[in-house]
Amino acid sequence: MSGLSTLLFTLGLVLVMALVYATGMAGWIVGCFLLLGGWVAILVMKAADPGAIAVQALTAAVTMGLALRWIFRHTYWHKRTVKDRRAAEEKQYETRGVVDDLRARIAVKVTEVDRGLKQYELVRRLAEAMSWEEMSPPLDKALKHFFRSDGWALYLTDEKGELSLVQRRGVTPEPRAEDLAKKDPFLHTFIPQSGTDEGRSVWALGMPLWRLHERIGCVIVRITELAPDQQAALLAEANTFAVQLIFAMAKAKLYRELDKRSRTDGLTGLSRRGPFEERLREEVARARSFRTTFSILMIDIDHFKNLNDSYGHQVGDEVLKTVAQRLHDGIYETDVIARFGGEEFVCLLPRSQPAGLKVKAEQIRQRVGNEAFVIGLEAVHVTISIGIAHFPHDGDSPEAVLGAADRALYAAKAAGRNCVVEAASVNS
Ligand code: GH3
Ligand code: MG
Ligand code: MG
Repeated sequence: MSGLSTLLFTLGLVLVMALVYATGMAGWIVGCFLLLGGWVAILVMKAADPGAIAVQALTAAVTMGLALRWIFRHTYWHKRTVKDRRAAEEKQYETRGVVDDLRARIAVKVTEVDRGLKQYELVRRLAEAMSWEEMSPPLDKALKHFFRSDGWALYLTDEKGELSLVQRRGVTPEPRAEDLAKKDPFLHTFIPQSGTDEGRSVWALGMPLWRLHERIGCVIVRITELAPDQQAALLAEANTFAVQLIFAMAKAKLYRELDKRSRTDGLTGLSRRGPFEERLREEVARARSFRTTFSILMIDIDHFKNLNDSYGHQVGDEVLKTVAQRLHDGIYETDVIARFGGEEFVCLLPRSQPAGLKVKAEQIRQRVGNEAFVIGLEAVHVTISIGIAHFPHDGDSPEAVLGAADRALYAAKAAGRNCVVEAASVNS
């Protein structure tokens, strides 16, 4: 039987070598079983011979050697894999941190670029605008976008160097005396006395607009929600924004001056005829819609030609200016007065009562008549004639009511001048 055990050992040896080579651990286990089988065969059959034992010992030694080699290699690779995995995980963690950081920085840059583009777009649209009316909507949009404002007011410097209100959205505070000299954006709180935030403290962001030493104006923006840690960033943003606005606002200021000049009569400072007629058309539309009334006064200086002829055009101009001033002083802020032509003036008085207006016209006539113009050693008086017409009684269109007032003025001239005539009395 020693032949059988030798065969088993030999087979075991070959298999162990082949399986260890092919499968590692599994081959070693199978080889061990085969060796165990060999031992059992030797013990059971008691037929061991030195040759078989030598082959078995050799097989065992080779198997053990291979097993040990496998264990060492396995342990080595396992350790190395764990180390590598840990290193890879650390690297991955590190990379993720870098990627997250990069992503955050890119997001900040994108926001900055987006803001920059929006500011550029605003400036472009403001620069393209040909009038203040065209500038107003993009400015409104930009203030909402950049400052989440729910109200703002724009002040531009007028010819006297004072800030005058151009446009206002919602309740905003007036510029305060202590802020007028400031050149950088500032923040303060205020309590609106009306509107949705009545009685509640809200923020006002002031953006003074200066071009070198010239103050162009000031924008006051109302901000309802503002955390304390956002204030510095908001002021920095306002600074950049104000720089962009200055150019556009300087243009708006110029428009306003040109517009005002084109609408105003150079000698008397009153409105010109064109804008007056525009305003009259609006008033007719309003009066028709709301079933209200208004009146027209047509005023003409009597024998003005004689005054010019006697004292010269320069004196005539001075008289015209003073008469215009007296007429302006004699009416309400809401009334409209214009120089209609040479020495003729026209007034539009919304919602006036006929009886009261006749008295008022008489007072104006007397006030002008009482004015003494000192020319050299002489005190000269001028008189005026006034024609009154009421809408819709004397005319239900702009042309008709103006025509009626003109006819009444003509009747006043015919009646001897220096008097007031109502259109109704002319028609009857
Ligand atoms: P009436 O009482 O009928 O209105 O007589 P009038 O002389 O006032 O009227 P008329 O229409 O005959 O003359 C108007 C004069 O007003 C003629 C013109 O020399 C003068 N005039 C018109 N515009 C100006 C102006 O800007 N400056 C001066 N100085 N005179 C003016
Ligand atoms: Mg006249
Ligand atoms: Mg005249």
